[in-house]
Amino acid sequence: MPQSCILIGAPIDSGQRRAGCLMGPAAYRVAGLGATLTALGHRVEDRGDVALPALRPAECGNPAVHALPETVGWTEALSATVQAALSDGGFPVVMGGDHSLALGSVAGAAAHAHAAGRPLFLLWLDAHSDFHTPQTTTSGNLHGTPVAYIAGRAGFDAFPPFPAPLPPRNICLFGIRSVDPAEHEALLEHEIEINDMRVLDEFGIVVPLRAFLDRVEQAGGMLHVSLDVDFLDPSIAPAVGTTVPGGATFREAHLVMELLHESGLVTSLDLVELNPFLDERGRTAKMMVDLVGSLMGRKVFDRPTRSF
Ligand code: HAR
Ligand code: MN
Ligand code: MN
Ligand code: MN
Repeated sequence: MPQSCILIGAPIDSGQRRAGCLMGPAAYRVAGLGATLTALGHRVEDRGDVALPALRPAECGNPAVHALPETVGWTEALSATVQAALSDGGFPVVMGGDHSLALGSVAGAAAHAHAAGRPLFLLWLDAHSDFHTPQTTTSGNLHGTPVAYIAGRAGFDAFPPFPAPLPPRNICLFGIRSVDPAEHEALLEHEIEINDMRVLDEFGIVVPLRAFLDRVEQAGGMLHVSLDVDFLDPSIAPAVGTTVPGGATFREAHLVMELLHESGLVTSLDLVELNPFLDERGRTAKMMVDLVGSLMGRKVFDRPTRSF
């Protein structure tokens, strides 16, 4: 079904300390994200880059935390932008920017879902669990915190209250292979569905993903997908500051996208952590655009072609 895709640039790199992610939106445009979606029959509207509002002082009690006022500002701005795009009947595609943008994008999706009387689900495609609070992070990099905010964990007083926090059962981490001790401890206390690489190595991606998608469907849920570049193996996606070996292969990642498309359940999308300064002739940006193509309906044959 053709969608009204709304591209939202989120030139954010304050969620971590390596410069470059703010070039992400430009790289996605150069790599042809809009044209790829148009060619698949979708309407595309590029709403440009979100601007950082005037900053207010913010405190969280942890001196290690980097750029808290900026991150709060981006959260407010992106939440409003994503909520508006959904209210306009669009399919928001947030072009990051580091993963701290998901503090805002998922808040916007949650506000919309709440107003629409539908549960929101979250598929977190990432090497990392991003389950720190501003108090538990030792790096101080707030891109490691969005899942905790979304799940309603305490410690985010500097931020707008998360609208309708997601029940942990509505959150599925997928591809995880780097978890800090404090995150590990907290995750064990929550009923978040964790498909780490150990699980995906044994069962492949199909069984765990279908199980989650079945739950979304049965609940009549909306589904936000947050795709971190480091979900992918660094050999196919080098342009990220936090590479972790042993990530999803080209075919695994495409199959995830194809299954998501076939489910018809996805209602909003983040593309995060692309650092074009670390890329090799644009290959990671192109890889991400290619994956969005599969998520949005590109397939080899559009009809049954097999007899088994
Ligand atoms: N857990 C580590 C930290 O908090 C690394 C977080 C890295 N996060 C991302 N996004 N790159 O997934 O610093
Ligand atoms: Mn910085
Ligand atoms: Mn992440
Ligand atoms: Mn990551």
